[in-house]
Amino acid sequence: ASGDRIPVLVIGTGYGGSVAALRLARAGVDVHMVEMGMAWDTPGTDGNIFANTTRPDYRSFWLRTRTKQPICQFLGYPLDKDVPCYTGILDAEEFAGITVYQGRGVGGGSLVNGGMAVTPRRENFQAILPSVNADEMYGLYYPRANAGLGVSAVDPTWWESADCYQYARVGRKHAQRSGFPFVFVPNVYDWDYMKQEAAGAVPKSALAAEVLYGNNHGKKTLQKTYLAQARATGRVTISPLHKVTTVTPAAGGGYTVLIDQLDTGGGVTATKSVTADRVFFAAGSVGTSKLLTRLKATGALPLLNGEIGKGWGDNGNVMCGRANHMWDPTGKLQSSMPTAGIDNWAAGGAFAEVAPLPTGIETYASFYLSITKNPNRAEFSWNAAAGRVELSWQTAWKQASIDMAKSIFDKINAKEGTIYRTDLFGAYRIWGDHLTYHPLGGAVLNRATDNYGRLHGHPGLYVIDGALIPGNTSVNPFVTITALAERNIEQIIAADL
Ligand code: FAE
Repeated sequence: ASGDRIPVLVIGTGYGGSVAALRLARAGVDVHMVEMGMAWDTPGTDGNIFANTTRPDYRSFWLRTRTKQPICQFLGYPLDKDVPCYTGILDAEEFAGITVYQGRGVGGGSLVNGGMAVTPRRENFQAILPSVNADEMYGLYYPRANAGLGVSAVDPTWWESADCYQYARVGRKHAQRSGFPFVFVPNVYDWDYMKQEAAGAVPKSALAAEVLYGNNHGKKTLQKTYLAQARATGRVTISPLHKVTTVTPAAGGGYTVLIDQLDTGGGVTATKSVTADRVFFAAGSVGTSKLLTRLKATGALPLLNGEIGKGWGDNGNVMCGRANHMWDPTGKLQSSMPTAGIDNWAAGGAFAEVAPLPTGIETYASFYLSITKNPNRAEFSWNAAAGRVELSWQTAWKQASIDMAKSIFDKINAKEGTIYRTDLFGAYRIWGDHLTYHPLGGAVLNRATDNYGRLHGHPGLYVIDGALIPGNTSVNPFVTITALAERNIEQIIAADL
């Protein structure tokens, strides 16, 4: 309630926030979590909590009147359509040079993501975060994160014959014929549930193309893992549809936090004020960076250092499709949960997910989301005149990512005698270079914070999400975000509480 004094406030309920809440609660600390998105625990008008990827509706987008689907057209037909303005699950947040997709709701990105749970190669982790002890990460915190998230590998025997992974087997064949290492990647999806979906024994989710706007079954989101355990302690409360706007030092110590309560149209119905001894910024790379950049520039948190807002990258995300020959169908039925990647990181700077294109018809298309070693880093800054935070990313910076992805797909196309699809991202466009799913950085570890996420200048303020990671993880990021949060919170609980 407004006016309360609490020991810990966590801003955001994604990976970093969920780890912080569970570990603090288990250490005996009462935690209040504030989440701008909805709870996603109540069925909508069709009886399902979440909308299908192929049929976006009012639940699908965060406060937009028209959808902005990552694949915006197909075979020449535009796919976007008008929807009612609603506090939906996927935010397509537009900056000048890039659209950043993010999950909104209790569970953050875990609600909308592909569940790919990848631990990076150790040498890549060390190059990205050299101040972190890799022995501890690989001996303790990565295993802890994987266990907490419920990560497991697909049954390889089942995978070899499952109709829904035909597209992935075609991806393997093409990768291997061009000499690229093909790797299985673990996932948080419940594989037994998926087998039952394939057998027709349970309601379908991954096999009904659910992913971008939520999975009604089968995916172990944070709601089912870390947040369920956090709630079970009895020490964690969560306020959905509450958005933190200001954090500033309080007169008697601690921090005063101002919070807007939202209705499902995005209107502010109340503004609340609480005082917290400690505040954890876990609003995601963009959410945390936007808050800290504005609070520093406007004088609410004047002692933050000059690293705030810096070191932001897109994890080198770039998408493309390839048109296969008629003898290489990728399948009418495609599981929305990817299981495989092509690893050309060391030689070409690219790790490509073999991604589904679950349209329900045979497309003869192979689809890929590449994670590349894009060297460009952008900065957030406060535009006082416009009253908003801007990001200096430029679309042209994606050329480095395109070149790295081409190190894989030009070779495969040459070998197979195939071409790129040009109908997925607009008319005659090969590359999906306008977006990222993997925002990282903006309050980088050991720069904006100390080596455990304590913000410089204001004791009791912490960053514990993807903002800590300097723009790239070499693979999909959420396992690394979770493992780093596990490492940092253990130190913070031992030393600060
Ligand atoms: P995040 O999960 O974004 O949580 C931040 C939370 O804070 C959100 O719930 C926000 O609504 C909330 N918030 C923000 N601002 C405020 C505020 N002012 N007040 C209150 N609440 C606020 O952060 N990663 C993988 O590893 N594997 C995948 O397969 C994968 N697929 C993806 C697919 C899609 C479509 C997308 C969008 C992302 C995908 N990702 C994937 C990325 C992954 O979900 C992302 O890196 C993490 O969710 C980031 O975790 P954080 O804890 O940093």
